[in-house]
Amino acid sequence: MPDDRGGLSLPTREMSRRDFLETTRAAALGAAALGAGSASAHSLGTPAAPEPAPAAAASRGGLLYPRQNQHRSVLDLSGFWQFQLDPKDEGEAARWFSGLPAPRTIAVPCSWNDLFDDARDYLGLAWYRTEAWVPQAWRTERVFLRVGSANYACKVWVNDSLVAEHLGGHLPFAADVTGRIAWDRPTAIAISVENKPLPDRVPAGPSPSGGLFAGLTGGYPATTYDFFPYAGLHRPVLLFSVPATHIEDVTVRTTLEGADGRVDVRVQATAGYSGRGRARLGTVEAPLRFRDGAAEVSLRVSQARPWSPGDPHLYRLSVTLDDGRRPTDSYTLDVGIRTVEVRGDRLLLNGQGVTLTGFGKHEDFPINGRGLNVPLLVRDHELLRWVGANSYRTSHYPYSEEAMDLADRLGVLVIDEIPAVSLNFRDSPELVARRLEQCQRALDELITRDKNHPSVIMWCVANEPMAGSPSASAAAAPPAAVEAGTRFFKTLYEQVRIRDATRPVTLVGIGGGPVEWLAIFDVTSINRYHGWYSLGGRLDQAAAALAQELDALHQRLGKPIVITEFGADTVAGSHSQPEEMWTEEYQVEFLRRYLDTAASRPFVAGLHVWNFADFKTGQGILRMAGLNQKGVFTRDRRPKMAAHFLRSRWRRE
Ligand code: BDP
Repeated sequence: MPDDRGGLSLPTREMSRRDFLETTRAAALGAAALGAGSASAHSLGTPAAPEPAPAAAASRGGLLYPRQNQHRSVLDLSGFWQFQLDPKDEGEAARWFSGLPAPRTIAVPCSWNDLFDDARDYLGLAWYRTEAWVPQAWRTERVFLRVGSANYACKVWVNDSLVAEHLGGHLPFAADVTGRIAWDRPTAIAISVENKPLPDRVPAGPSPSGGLFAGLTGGYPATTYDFFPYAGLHRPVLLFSVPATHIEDVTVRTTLEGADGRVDVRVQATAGYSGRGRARLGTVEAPLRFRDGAAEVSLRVSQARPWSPGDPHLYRLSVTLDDGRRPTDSYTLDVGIRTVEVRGDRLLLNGQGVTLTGFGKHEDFPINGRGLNVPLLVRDHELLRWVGANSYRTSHYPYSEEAMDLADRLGVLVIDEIPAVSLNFRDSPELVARRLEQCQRALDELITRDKNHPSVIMWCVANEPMAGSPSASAAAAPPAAVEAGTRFFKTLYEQVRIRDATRPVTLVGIGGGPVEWLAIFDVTSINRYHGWYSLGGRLDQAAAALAQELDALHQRLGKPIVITEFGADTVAGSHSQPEEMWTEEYQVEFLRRYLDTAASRPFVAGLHVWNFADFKTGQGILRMAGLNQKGVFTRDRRPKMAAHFLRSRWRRE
């Protein structure tokens, strides 16, 4: 979120978006509080209810992406489910997990908001229920139930027993349900999901100190962020079976040694397994010797083909457990041999400087909302290729496992972000502490899920955290809030480093945000809107402001800088000569200034335009027709002039 000062000094002082928002704040806060009906019972000022402790996943084995093979089976429960809203939170006491009193039919995966008129702005509790025959052949196996993403808080019952609870959307969780399956009848699965905008969540619901978009713009539903709070079962729900003794996790690290590649493989099998196994990568094979479930091996690939956007070569790794008589379990995954590092002010891929060209995106499309849309993934990657982009950021939450998989195959570089958007460190220490726990959990789950993807080149721990009220000037940021943020981000940085020392870590800074926070991270990422929220209509001044800020940040931090957001709302089909704000010509000229300013600064390691496509937001006076229109493609993926402009620049670079 922009402001007009930038972290450092800017030439012009004028009315920024923050100033503008400040003037509308009081009225908007009142409206939001009054307007809170049953659909958003927890709105502004509601004290934080304690969150249920999320049930530990019964086994990490449930988190490894389920794959069908000769030892493992997968039953995808996608399709029609029964569904019922529960605005009075009465379903659990009334045992709705055993049967819904008045169900209607919903699609899974999908957000519920665009499907039913009465559920469009509904963020409260809702119930899903289905039944599935589990194959008899699974009787001797361990059976897991896995939810790919439930936004936000979720509880799962299998045949009336509570088997899992999870907080936070966008990341998978699983429960070992072996003892809960019915073998002579269908197994009943009930899932409750709610997306109440509570202040102690991440992203936070509006809190007493406000939120970037909450109330300030009169936005509805009130959020602290600028995208629609889609809710529901967003990714597939799966049942899958594995042998009693099985592979629970595989961790791959790759390095290049001269022309050779080295692939270090760590395998975690069921605790106590002390047998043997093997790892095979292409034609290279090595034995595995397990001790209490764990084994490690290093595989050397001579004359390796490094994975890169130009040549996204994948090697197939298979890991097998073998008790000496026969294989008992195996798991296969694709591995790209590549390195990512920061050296001085450069970002290197396989030892060579790389400049990211691409976008911040969203998982967003009409009707399915944030629900997995596989054809759209393919189309988006086709358009990324067409426009000459080599990368994107998963703004502002982890994207689907299918998206990461496709990025591996197509050679797209991904900055992988947790849902920590608009953290506000002026909030109470208690709220901040609760959010830290949620961020730590999300980072842990994200790294567990995505650590083996060559496409993932960087972890991002937050987008636009703030040290003060978003409507106040940055100079007024209370030092205690800056310090609280510094402690928070050092904790997250250390956590990532311990889990994964092979990828840089970044934080995306807001204009005017504390430079101290950026300094903690390996890559300096900034969102800037000179020429839009400030200096609107004065693109040359905007470019000068950007240049000054980039140089000052580079001088102070000496690290590669990625401009992770810059963009202008643009109504497709709107034109002017000379260019004017909101027109396609203005968007082109805006982007041209940023690209030109960066081109003469080799320390700028990336330019991600905000946004790839127009996307849905709440309703409000800054978002015409409930859309953020900074896309270079429309929401239905038609190119604006800017897409052709970027293509002309990026395809020849
Ligand atoms: C940035 C946010 C992004 C918004 C964008 C905008 O990171 O989520 O959509 O501003 O205002 O501050 O378009």
